[in-house]
Amino acid sequence: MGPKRGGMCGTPVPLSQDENENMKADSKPTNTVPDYEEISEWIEAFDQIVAQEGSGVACELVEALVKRAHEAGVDVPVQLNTPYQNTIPVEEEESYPGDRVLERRIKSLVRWNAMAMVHRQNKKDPGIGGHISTYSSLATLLEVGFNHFFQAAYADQPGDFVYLQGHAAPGVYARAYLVGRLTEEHLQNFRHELRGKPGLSSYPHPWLMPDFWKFPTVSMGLGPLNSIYQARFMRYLENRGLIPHTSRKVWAFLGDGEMDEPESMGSITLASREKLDNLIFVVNCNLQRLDGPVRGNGKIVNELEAAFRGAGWNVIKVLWGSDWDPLFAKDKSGLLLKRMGEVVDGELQNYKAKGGAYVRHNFFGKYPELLELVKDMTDDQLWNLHRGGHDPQKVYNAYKRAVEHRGGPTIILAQTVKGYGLGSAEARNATHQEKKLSEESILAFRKRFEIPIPEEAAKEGAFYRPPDDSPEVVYAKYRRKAMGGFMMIREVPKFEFKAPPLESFNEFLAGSGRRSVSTTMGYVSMLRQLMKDGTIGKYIVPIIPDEARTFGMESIIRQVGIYASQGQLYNPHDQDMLLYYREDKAGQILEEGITEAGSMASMTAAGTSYANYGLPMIPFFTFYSMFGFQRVGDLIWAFADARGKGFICGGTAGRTTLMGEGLQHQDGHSIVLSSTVPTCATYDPAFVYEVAVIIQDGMRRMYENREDLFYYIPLYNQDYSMPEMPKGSQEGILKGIYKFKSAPAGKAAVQLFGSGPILNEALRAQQILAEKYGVQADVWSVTSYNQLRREALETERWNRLHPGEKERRPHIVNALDGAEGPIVAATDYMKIVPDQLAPWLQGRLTSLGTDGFGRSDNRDYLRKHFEVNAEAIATAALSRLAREGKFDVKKAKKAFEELGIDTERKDPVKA
Ligand SMILES: Cc1ncc(C[n+]2csc(CCOP(=O)(O)OP(=O)(O)O)c2C)c(N)n1
Ligand SMILES: [Mg+2]
Repeated sequence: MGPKRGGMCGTPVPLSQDENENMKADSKPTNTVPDYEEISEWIEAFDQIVAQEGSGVACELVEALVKRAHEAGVDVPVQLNTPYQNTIPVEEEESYPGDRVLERRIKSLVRWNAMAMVHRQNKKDPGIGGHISTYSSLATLLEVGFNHFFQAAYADQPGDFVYLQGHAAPGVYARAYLVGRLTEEHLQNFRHELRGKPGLSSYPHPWLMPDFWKFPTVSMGLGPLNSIYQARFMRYLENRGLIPHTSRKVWAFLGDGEMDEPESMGSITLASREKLDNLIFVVNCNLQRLDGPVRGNGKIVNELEAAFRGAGWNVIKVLWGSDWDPLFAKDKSGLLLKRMGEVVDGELQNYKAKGGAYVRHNFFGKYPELLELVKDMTDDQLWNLHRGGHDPQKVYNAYKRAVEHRGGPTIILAQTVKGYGLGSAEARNATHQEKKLSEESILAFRKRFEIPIPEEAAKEGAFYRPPDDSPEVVYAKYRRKAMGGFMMIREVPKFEFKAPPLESFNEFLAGSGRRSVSTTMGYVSMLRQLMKDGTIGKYIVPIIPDEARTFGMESIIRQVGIYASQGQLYNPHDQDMLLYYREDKAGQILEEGITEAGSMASMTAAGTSYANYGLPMIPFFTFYSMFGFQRVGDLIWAFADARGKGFICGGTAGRTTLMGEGLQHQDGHSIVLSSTVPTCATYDPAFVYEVAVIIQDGMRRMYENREDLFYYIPLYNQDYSMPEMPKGSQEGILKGIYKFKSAPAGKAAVQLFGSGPILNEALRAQQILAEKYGVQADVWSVTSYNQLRREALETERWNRLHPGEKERRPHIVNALDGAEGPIVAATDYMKIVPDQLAPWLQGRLTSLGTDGFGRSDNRDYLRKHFEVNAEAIATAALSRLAREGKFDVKKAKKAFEELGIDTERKDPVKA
């Protein structure tokens, strides 16, 4: 035994004077030489315990030792990585339940058709794109799933959900072709969707293939995030008693490069915290992304393993195929494993790109003992040693463990080869972009996977499907039958839904009398009322990223509780208060904490629940409007693709209505962004009754009429007296415009448009104009420029396509029939919002809006600054009238002075 200092963790022993000085110099602990003999003795003793008493006892022993080390002040290094080997030892593996030979045949055919689909199309239509190498690395991981794990919908259960690496779609199409769900014509029209024949979309898009894809995933990072919240939403529905508890799973197949997206890993602790054992991530660790290696200088598997273990996930590594097992068994020194731990991913890539001789020299050649280990193997054999993700036996065992795991989510890190089987494209940096194979590669592919088609046909990328009664087709179908049916089907179940009639909102249509309220307050009361509805109340899902108090939603927390899978394990400090913080296992609110992205993922799970669970859940996702569309716009785009329904509400809306918060908070553009989403209906209501009409009609359209759309509604926090709904205004509210208040005396010479709280400014301007300048103006509430524009564009298009027919008039033109004079439109959003209607307003429009960065101040100052207050509206009207010769120019100039407007000040857009 050596001197009693050091060892692996450095047992503290008093230091000599010199040593003490050294320590100070670089302030790092000095490492003394480890005593290998002593370490070996400890290891030997430990091995004995494992052998005699089993891994349970051994584990307890290590835990006790670590605990003791901490007590003794030893700084034990945190070790989250396990050795670079398969998590499941060979001796614990179960044998494969399927017919390996037939399954390999099926996989080969799917591989071929997936490759041929892309190759052929790019030959015919250069540049049309597609991916070959991703599916080639994923094939085994998917095939084992299709044959043995992915449970299809059965009885009234929706079965497993599978999120796919989007650019691996050709493989899924090829499989659907093999089992007869898609025809050759479909495959021929991959990425040719617009030719009047059934085509296949590039990636999973429910919007484009509504009978096939459920989950849009190709925007990297959205799949992982959405799948976590999907699994969580499944539990939410179960815990609320809306669906039965089942053992079905959410599978998410993800790229290792994709894991770099912040969305991919940003919510992984939610999955462990919520104990989501219905969630399985499978990361296709082909070690490459688009440009090159994911971690050329490191090991992506280790990085992910540490992060996910640290986050409390069950991590299963599937790194090496069965053909490595005998080598591991022969290597008593542990050098093989050591070598695997040493080599970086860039080098692992080389081994597949550069062939067997390179592997022998560079991998095994590092240690003479390793060279010896493989001396009887040829170079080809070395090169062919499989990665775990290409070995059905290893993959099957990993999936089985994952499915059986209880108490938390599982991640499978499967090591694969990008471009597997693609000859010269295999494991090359450029493989991701490979759209066509060389003739040599395609013939090699045909040979390797034994595709029975002639050479010439192969070069063209001809498809091959054996007859219906062939063993391959029969087996593939039989396996799916055993698993409940075909996968990758989107079938919207029948559900009953009747929207509550508008009369049930009477309280909100009646106005607030002298009470000042905001549209946000009205909305919250509406939500409370809706949740009390005996029929549809249970379907309402309020979602909120830590802003409930900002929007005055405390009463809802008390009423229906916050969903908490564990219930409430503490007595909230405010328990004695009426509106205490109530968490409940059957709680209805999804209080997500500060994650707009996570909340949007919940919105997506809830808003597609009608299709995925047959339950018409109605999400009301209320966010801080500035942190909505511009923060999580891509998730919202994917939500639209998924045919999501529900209401997205932007609280604290309006660049001048939200006071004091300044540049990063004041939103003057979310409705510009929302207008870019084709299925989003954007409204900008001024009054509570308008909100009520929009929500009532929204429920009717989305859930009763089953239209694929959703709503975006900014909600403001300015309090004012809410008027009673004017008779006959319902249609105008929904179409986007109605006259709210006619000119006080006689025919109007000017039309004033207002939206949101700025409508009040328009009303004040109407008064100023009449009282001070004798100008009469009508005031219109424009609830949706977006809807008006869409309708006008549709009408215009019809006119364009039918030049010989009687011209149709857009609604905006009809609505303004007889309304004369210039139009001044004022909004708390950017000028481009009203400008949307300019083509139909004959040059009469002057838009006032809040372009530019916000400021910290109160509403009066903000509206003055942005030139959207009553004074700005009135002067804009006078200025316009003066230019048209309908008002005295001098008086107009004076009006600016009288109304306190500095005409030479800097444009707020640039301020
Ligand atoms: C948000 C986003 N950024 C970029 C892309 C373009 N893109 C498509 S695939 C890909 C590389 C994916 O690499 P990885 O996740 O490792 O998947 P692999 O193909 O290697 O399996 C990229 C950058 C995208 N689809 N989404
Ligand atoms: Mg990759």
